[in-house]
Amino acid sequence: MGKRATETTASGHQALSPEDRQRMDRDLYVKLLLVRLFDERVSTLHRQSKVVGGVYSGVGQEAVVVGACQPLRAGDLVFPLHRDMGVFLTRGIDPGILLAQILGRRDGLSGGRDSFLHTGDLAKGVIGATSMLGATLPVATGCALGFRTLGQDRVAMAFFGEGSTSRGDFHEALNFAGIHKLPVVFICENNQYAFTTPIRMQMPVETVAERADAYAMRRARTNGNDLFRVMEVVEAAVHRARRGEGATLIDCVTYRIHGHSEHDPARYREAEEVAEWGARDPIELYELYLEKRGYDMAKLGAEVRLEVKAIVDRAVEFAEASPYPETETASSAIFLESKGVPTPNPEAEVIEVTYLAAINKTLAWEMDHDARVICMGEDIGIGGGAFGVTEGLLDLFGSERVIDTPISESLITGGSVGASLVGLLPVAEMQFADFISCGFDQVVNSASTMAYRHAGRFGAPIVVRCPSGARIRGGLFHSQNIEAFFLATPGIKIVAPSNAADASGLLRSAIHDPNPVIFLEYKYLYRREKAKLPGGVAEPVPIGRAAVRREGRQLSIITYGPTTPLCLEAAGRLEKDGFDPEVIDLRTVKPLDMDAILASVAKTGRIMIVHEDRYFSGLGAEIAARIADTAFTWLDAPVRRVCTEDTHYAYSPPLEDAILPSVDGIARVARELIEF
Ligand SMILES: Cc1ncc(C[n+]2csc(CCOP(=O)(O)OP(=O)(O)O)c2C)c(N)n1
Repeated sequence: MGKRATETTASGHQALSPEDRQRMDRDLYVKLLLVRLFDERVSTLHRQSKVVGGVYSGVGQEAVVVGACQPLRAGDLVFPLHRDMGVFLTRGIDPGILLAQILGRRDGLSGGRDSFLHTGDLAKGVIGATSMLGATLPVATGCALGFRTLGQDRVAMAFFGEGSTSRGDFHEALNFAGIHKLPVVFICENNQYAFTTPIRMQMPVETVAERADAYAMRRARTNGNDLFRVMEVVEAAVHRARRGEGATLIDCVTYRIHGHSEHDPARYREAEEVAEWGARDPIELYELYLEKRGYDMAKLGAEVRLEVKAIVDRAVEFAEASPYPETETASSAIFLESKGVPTPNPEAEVIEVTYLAAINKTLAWEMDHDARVICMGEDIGIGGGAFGVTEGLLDLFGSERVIDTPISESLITGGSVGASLVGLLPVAEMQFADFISCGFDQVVNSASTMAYRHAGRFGAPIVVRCPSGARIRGGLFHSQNIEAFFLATPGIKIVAPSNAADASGLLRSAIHDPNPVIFLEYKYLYRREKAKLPGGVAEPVPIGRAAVRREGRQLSIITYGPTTPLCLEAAGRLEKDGFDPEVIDLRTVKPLDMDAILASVAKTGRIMIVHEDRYFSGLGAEIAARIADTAFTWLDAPVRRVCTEDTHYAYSPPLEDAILPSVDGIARVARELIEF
């Protein structure tokens, strides 16, 4: 590894007895070498084409990962970076299982479902990252929020590269952690390059540490190749976090010895620079320290290397003997199994509530009966929500459970994911459904994949409430129906209540579902729909089950959400004209109740699908395709759709009215189909 290391290290562990000190010296040496030799062996396996995907080596960064994990306790949670095999190993994950994961084998942590380090083990306190750089930071921050809410003195720790500090997620997470002084430690493995881009092209400030200043956060900058320096600063940060004194950003200055991935020869670096950093190799530095402490390094070095090599050899043997997974498992562990709604059913006086009040009362009911339920969002506490849906909750449950957030949708969604990982049941609010675009990644990547990439051991039970839809003259960015953005993503459920009772019942089921649920609630229905319910709260409505709102024999009108009342009105008109349509309210958009749809097709042979989302690639297209696949011969007419035109949600009343499904339009198409 280049020239001989010339620096020495400082140790803050003078207080230990000589035996303990000796034990610790050796233990740390074993850890460092295990990380190095394991990492190098993975590179060798990659050269032998035994690793199916990419390999991102952490060689040169061992002191950061080993040093940072050292002060952690068993219950703390860490979020490793893509090159942090060392975090997995230091946290005690079996090297054989880790290697089986890297080789895509059955015994890997994800059972071959995902590559490399996108997985983890909650029991060992390791949560896998997605590939989306920086995305674990809001999640780690959400864990820290959860620890605070639960009154636990646990700490979350997130690792990331200096390049990732340019992502919005980094800033949203640090901002929130700064406001609430959360127990989270942000560890930057500042290895000078983000793929090919040097740090000077990445940020206008000189050091990553300075980025903390904007968030009034404690910062530290340290030599990331010096194990004891890393341990010292991280230990101080972890203690501060545990004592409730807030988060710290630690800039660990180090170097990526290999290329970005094993495919990258890293020709964009000067040989001199590589040699210079090679001379500061963290393991050689540690060996120098051991030498200075009087160890016989020829003996100790050979002994420990042999010991570690044997561990790595056994890991390779285990991983290579592990079979590839059974092919059926590619479609398993997408969803965790629901266990129903454990809170009791209301036994209160029956009152009439609007759709909006039903959601409000249901949130209050669930929060009252289950201390794990929390709410997060913009203006939901002091303001009671932009529409008043969370009115009064702050007074009832306090600011630890009704959390007003900054304008940070990625933090709201990602933080909810994190809080869910520590056992809470977060209900996030998007102020308008449209703004979920700013929290999109956390929903479609972090939340939706959590169960799958952790082989179904745990998931992300969050609810994202989305005030949706048009007809309130909101224009392009306050009227959107968002379901089509999410329909193609596995691992997410989407519900769309069309009436006040379902708004309550589906919300109850969503809160207790072990999977992420997007809860579409409709501004147009907020005050129009009403129901009489005990205490304003309904019985749980099972997710994935449609309801027949009107029985009929001639035509099936399949709809959901805000077009349901329109379809029922159209059906009433048709009835007056002597027709007999059936109206099915899907209630859940995903997973689809195909049984209910097909039962209706079998009965009527005529199908129309109505929704307020647009035609192109809307849910109607999927339903029509599925009917064509399985029930073509039952049809007596073409499948027709009535949806919003394929344009933006126009603002001016005549423009908006012209593009949305209307009662007239629904009735006209229904009639055409019946008379086909
Ligand atoms: C959001 C996002 N954009 C781009 C990429 C592609 N990518 C993968 S690693 C990488 C460089 C990361 O640099 P840094 O955060 O400094 O970490 P390092 O790889 O240096 O450890 C890039 C651009 C990605 N994974 N995620």
